[in-house]
Amino acid sequence: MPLLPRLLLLLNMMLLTPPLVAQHLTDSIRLNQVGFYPAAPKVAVVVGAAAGPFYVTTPDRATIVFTGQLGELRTAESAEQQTRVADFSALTRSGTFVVLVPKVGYSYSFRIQPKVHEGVAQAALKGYYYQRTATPLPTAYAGQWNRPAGHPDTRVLVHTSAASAARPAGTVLSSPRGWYDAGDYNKYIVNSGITMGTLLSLYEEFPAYCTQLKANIPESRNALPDVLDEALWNLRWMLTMQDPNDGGVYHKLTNASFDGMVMPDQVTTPRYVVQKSTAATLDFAAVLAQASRVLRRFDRQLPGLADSCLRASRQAWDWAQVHPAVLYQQDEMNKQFQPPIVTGAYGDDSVKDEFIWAAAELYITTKEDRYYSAVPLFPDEHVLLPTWNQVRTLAYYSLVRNKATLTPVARPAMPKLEARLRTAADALQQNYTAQAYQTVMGKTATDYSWGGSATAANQGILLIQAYRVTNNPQYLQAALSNLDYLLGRNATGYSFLTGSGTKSPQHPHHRPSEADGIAAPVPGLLVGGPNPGRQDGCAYPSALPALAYSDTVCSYASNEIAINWNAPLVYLAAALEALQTKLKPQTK
Ligand code: 9MR
Ligand code: 9MR
Repeated sequence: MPLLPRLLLLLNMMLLTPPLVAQHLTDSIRLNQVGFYPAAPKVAVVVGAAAGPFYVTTPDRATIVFTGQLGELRTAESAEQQTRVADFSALTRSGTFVVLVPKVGYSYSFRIQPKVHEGVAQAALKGYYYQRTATPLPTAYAGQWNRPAGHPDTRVLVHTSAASAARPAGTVLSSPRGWYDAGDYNKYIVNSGITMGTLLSLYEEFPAYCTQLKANIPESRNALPDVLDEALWNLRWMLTMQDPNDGGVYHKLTNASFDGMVMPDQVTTPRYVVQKSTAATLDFAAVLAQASRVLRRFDRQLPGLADSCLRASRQAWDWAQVHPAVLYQQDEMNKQFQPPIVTGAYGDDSVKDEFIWAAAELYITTKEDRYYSAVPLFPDEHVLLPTWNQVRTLAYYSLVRNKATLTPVARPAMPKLEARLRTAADALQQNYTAQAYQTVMGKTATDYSWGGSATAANQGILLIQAYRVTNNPQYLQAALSNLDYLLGRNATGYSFLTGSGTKSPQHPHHRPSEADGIAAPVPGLLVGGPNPGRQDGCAYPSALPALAYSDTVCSYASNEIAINWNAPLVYLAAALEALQTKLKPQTK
């Protein structure tokens, strides 16, 4: 180094180092608390800072590894905050660092390294293991969160709403396994639908990555990838929810009302299967059709299972042809049947999208054109973000993913479909880098709602679909911005994944976490996040859309966890891990 710059550097260190070391930890510097890929964009967001320099330093603040200038003042309207971005994308060195802003403080520490989100993908997948019903969780897999088996569900009653000639009310059925839906202990077919579709799609899209993704579950040493072993735990339960007499599927397996905040093995209240519904039956048909083609690759390990899945799927589809509009309307049901059922309804007043999803999955698996033409698959040009009650786009993802195997009837529609996915991703991506938190999530205040964390993760999935169609890394970078959101770069400063990051939820609305006497919540569970609806009536620090988050057990509207929220996070983290070398800024 020439003399003058070297002297200046020395002077710089002499002048700055002591004040830097003296700074305090602050949570006004918001960033992905887990970390960054060496070649990918790296951004921290500073709340309420004046313009000036920022530094990336070692955690002891003794060594500066990067110096930058804070960006222009920005306003986060949904949080009424003013922010400046600290962009240190140019820092590619691996290590553990903090971001430091003079007079503001220094951030939680984070890593820059390859595979930096592998632990997040593993933890979020492992979250499902902790949700398993009907099996003990021994220390070898569950660590300090070990617990006895809960809810064997080997003696479940047919509710009066579900009575049929072959199965009158009170008939005892066995319907074990599956995952607890959320912070409650019930099992809902509709919500299993999108959850299973998302996990199976992850495997279908990234089989090689999934094969090496290990979550330390009892099946980790068998020939199946852990993500499929975990999905099988729920799939086997789903199969029991179909009435073999007619192919219809019960809407849910549930208590009459929510259990108290106790461990799962402490509950003995009766469990019921309630009425069959068209939505549940079609979601079941879609999942089982997809499972059939995915598990076909493991025919040797699981003899006959792929065939059973397809048979069950076809029967469910056939039931729905005869019963195209049996909606689940819990309040109406309770006027007629006893006992009243007041757990999660997952009621949906339109099943058009469920028909599309089931038809598409059955078509892709069987290659029978009659499924492709059974319902209009493209009623309009919209690509709606998937939710438990809007599953149309899951059909589109599967069609595009499997386009090379489709019959001539479907092929002409595929370029148009890909273009629509791209258009939808463009709308998400547009202008996000100018946002106060520089994330896709939160561009519109309506992104914040019950389960908004899943909105962020599902936006990420849509962006990854656009990447797969175009190979344009900007879509991946946009998807990464939402993973950054979930892991801490947001107006609350929380990483919304239990056990990941420095400041993460401590009091999720999750019965085992509350009742187990262990201080730390069960890890790997994604909380719903800010929700200005605040339907639980609990105390919130703010009513603003991006800040209406309450880390209290009371708050089921912002701090519950749910299987349909974890799945897109597993997908997002795993997909970005699989594609991490593609995250580089595009070279012109
Ligand atoms: O614990 C329940 C949670 O899983 C649901 O998402 C939520 C909304 O349906 O309801 C929770 O149960 C609450 C019930 O609705 C009202 N009484 C208090 C219950 C929470 O302890
Ligand atoms: O995720 C569901 C959300 O979209 C609904 O607005 C809310 C109220 O109906 O219910 C949520 O689902 C809950 C389910 O009803 C019961 N188990 C917990 C789920 C997550 O809060």
